[in-house]
Amino acid sequence: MERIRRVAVAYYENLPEEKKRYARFIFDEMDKNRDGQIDLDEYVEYLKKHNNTIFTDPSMFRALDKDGDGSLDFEESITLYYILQSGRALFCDCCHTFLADVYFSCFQCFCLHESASTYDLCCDCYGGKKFNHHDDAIFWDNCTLLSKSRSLALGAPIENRRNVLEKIGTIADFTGMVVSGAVFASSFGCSIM
Ligand SMILES: [Ca+2]
Ligand SMILES: [Ca+2]
Ligand SMILES: [Zn+2]
Ligand SMILES: [Zn+2]
Repeated sequence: MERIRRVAVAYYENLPEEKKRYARFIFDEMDKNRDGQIDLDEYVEYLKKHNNTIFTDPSMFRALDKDGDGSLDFEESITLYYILQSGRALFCDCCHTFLADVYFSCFQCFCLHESASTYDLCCDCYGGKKFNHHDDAIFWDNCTLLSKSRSLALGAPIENRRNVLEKIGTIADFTGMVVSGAVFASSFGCSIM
């Protein structure tokens, strides 16, 4: 989680004032009893209300609660804000743990099958071979996947490139390899946003 936390703080620091106020607004909305802290009940209630039930697992709350005091202060809530805003929440397709740091993705599902969703695994499930996936699957960790994908995108026909780039942008943003798609947009000479 530490990496996402750092990305979230950097992301937040670069937000325009209006968006920072919005982050504060969300925090206040979650903090029902106005004690300046979000406890597990407030957290679950807010997410259910906004149909984000994939996050309501207490393990996610514990991961966000950096100092482990059982509630989220504003700073800790920024990570959640970032994950919600970026829509980059990934969960292990085998054990459903939140993929906070390094994880493995099926290269074929990620890059080659246009419509299929990605297939991602936590290190435990991948290392312990606990998963069932198509036999010819090639797995890369998310950092390696990024550089492999770049070569693939550059080799792809122009009309497919945008699609590949969007997927790379998603994984890159999520893993904190870049904070905004602009880095990719400029290195590929086109806009992906
Ligand atoms: Ca509260
Ligand atoms: Ca805390
Ligand atoms: Zn897993
Ligand atoms: Zn696959």
